[in-house]
Amino acid sequence: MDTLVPQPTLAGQLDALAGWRRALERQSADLLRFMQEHDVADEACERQIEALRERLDTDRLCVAFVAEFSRGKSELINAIFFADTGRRILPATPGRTTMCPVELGHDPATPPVLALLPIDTRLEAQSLNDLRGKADAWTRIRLDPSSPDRLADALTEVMRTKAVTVDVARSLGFWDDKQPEDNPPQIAEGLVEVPAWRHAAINYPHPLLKRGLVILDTPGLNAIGAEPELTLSLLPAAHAVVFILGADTGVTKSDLAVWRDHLGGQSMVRFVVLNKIDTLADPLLTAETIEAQIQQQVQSTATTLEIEPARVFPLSARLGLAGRIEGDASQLTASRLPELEDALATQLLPRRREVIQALVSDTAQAVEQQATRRLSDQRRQIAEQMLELRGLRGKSSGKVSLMLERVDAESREFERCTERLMALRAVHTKMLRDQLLGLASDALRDEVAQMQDEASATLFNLGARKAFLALCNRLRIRITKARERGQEIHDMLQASFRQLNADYGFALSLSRLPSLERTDRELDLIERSYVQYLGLSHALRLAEPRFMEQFRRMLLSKLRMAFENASGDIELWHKSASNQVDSQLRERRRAFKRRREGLERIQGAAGELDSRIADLEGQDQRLQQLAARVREQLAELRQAAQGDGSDAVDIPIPAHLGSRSATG
Ligand SMILES: Nc1nc2c(ncn2[C@@H]2O[C@H](COP(=O)(O)OP(=O)(O)OP(=O)(O)O)[C@@H](O)[C@H]2O)c(=O)[nH]1
Ligand SMILES: [Mg+2]
Repeated sequence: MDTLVPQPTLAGQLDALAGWRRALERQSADLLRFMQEHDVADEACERQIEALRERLDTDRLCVAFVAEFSRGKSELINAIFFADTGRRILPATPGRTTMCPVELGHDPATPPVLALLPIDTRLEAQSLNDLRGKADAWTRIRLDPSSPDRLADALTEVMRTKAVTVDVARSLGFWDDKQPEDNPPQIAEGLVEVPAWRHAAINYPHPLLKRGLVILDTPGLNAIGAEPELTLSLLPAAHAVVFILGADTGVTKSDLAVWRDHLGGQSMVRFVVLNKIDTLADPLLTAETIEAQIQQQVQSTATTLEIEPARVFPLSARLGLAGRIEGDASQLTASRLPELEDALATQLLPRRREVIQALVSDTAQAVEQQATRRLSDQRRQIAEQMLELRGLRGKSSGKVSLMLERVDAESREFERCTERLMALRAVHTKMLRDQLLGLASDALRDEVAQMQDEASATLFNLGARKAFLALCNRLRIRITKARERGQEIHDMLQASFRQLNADYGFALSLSRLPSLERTDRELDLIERSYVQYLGLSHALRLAEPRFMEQFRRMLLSKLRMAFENASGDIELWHKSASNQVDSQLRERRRAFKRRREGLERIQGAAGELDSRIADLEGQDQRLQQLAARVREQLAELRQAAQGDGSDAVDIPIPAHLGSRSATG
């Protein structure tokens, strides 16, 4: 590695990314305002820019920490993200500590709070996503950002357990007579300890969280297995996963099970941490021997997990945390934590950037197309008027009267198009309705119900997978059908537009049909994570009606989201097509009116003709300038999307997060 080139830090990179996104968001807002002020944007165009702004504003980067219990997930999160508070924030103790998934993020719209979802909500068969919007389902603890001690105190809640009978534990999904080795330990009088909370969400104004980072801390294996939500919903949504092993234990059987069951075959970026290298220290061995041991462990871990050795990071979260809290740079270096942080920064963020770049460039292209079409249509009409008026130079007022009659006749002739447009609209609306019906939420519900019937007709764990795969195939057919229908509508509209353009002088043209690729991808992702989940032994728990219902709801809500996006894209395309018709109709009527008024004025006063022509020339110039300005703004937006936003930093970074030194 070239030591002269400063390596970007995670905080610095995230900062640049957030600043860049904010700058893009501001630029798109300016663009929208400009287009609205000058009447360049039609409704579909406005919606597209709004959608881009929304995405830029809410884009999050989610990193999940996953491992068997006690490997040091929480300690690592403390070392990377919370050392600036001067203490351990997330509880990290020997034995099982974190009892429920803990999501850390920041939403400026709500005050700092720890929201806890009681474990009993599992019995209600509602998915986590259903419950997110229901404020009264959660217990809230206000957080005080100025006091790290009180924050750490509040967070001990994630360790809370409660004693329940074996029956209750079974109904909550924590007890399985067939797999006793995974059951929680019995405490007094037939009681067992289960987590008190199902999910914890922390809203906290930490500098990195403010920049759009979301961290997911997870409980150890047992609880991962018990909570289908983690495997099916939370982990697939993460952009990267840090999988943690202990250098003291190596890759154990249960580590391997977590890796294979929950992380294998997923599409997110994976980092493997070999934690606790400090435990390898031995006064009887030389530093070289210990280093050789570490390298040997890295190699064998990479081989076992079937990943490149470069993706395995030997480190000590404990030394990293202590080094930072104590301001001891040599301890921090010895912890090797900065190597992981650099890898997170350099490998993760560029991917996020690419996604946003593609989004900006797609939107810019669509906006440019629409704006250009609208403006050139207006220019064409002005050119026609000018031609007409120039022809009047030196002509008598009788000639002007004749022209007025001609305008009226043309206008009457033109109005005949409205009937055809109405008929076209009726056909279009009906075809669109048909197209969307196949993607509607009722259709999805029926499909999922069919899957359930098929699954329950056989032994659950054998039938479920097959029935689920069949469901995915049927859904893919629905998407294909929607695409085919879309093409039919496109062809129908194109033929009608061509005819209307020829008969009435419109300039109607169609944009590219939405590809629905995003829906394909989302469906693939849902399929992958569910198939993986159904392959697990504890998926048997789903045979319980309550879990089946939870599973069904979760699946349905995921599918709905994917299909709603598809319907949204399709509707936007249609809207843009019919808006075009409306706006060109309006424009043409306005043009007839203007022509008429112009001629009337010329008839009244001799000098009017020249000033009218000058007026039109002025209008044309203005339109040309507008078109140039829109192109310029779009070019600026595209260029900004290619840049790195390094000049747009405005949130202060705590010293240690901004540089590699322990003391900052
Ligand atoms: N020696 C040493 N101990 C560590 C290191 N990292 C974590 N530990 C200790 O290992 C124990 C478990 O750490 P946690 O962070 O609670 O582990 P976890 O993976 O979050 O465990 P659960 O929350 O139970 O799933 C704690 O006592 C930590 O102090 C390390 O780098 N070196
Ligand atoms: Mg933990």
